[in-house]
Amino acid sequence: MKLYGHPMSTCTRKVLTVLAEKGHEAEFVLVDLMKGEQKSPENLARNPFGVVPTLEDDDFTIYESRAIIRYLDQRLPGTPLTPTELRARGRMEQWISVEQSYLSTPAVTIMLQRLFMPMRGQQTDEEKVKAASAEVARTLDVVDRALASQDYLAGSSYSLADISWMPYLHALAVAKAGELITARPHVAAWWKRLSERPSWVKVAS
Ligand SMILES: N[C@@H](CCC(=O)N[C@@H](CS)C(=O)NCC(=O)O)C(=O)O
Repeated sequence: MKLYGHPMSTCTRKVLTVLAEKGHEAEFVLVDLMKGEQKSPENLARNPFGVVPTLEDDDFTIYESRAIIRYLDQRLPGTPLTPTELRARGRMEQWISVEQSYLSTPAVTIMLQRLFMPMRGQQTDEEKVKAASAEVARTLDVVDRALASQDYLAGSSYSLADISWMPYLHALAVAKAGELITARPHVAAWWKRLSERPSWVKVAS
């Protein structure tokens, strides 16, 4: 298997976390986002949207991080990351959808504004950070209420839903927006549980 991605990319990190949870090594092929390699003809041939990640499994190529993690969970041996019980599986899908709809975009906006703009010698637009932080806060308020009565998003067991949220929580922490996590007790305890897992320690290092 080959994973085309970038180690700092949130979407690539979801895939790397699933591989680490399954104890499976894929060949990692760097697509250097800093050099714009995602728009190269080679990358566009495997991912027509000109982004990362993309997974190659023999003659099968798949892109879109959330599709890749579902594929890998079924494809690889190891602890299943999808609950078999119908309602728990429904919850897992609900929270993956919430991440995609209401978390990833504002969290990435904060990361781009606070980390990448200064790296490029440009100024952070604090108005954009403020608007994105309000969106993230609304989402985390909802998840904080859910986590008051369960340890993980799907219920009692860790699943693909937790994995899909982790890179964005990490992005908030490194973009000096960690108070969005620490101000919410159940989100803070959940993030501590998730970020101490050996899979995430490996991916984040
Ligand atoms: N929906 C896609 C989003 C992929 C995406 O936006 N990847 C980012 C890195 S996390 C990227 O390649 N950005 C470079 C660009 O947009 O040119 C997925 O989940 O895989």
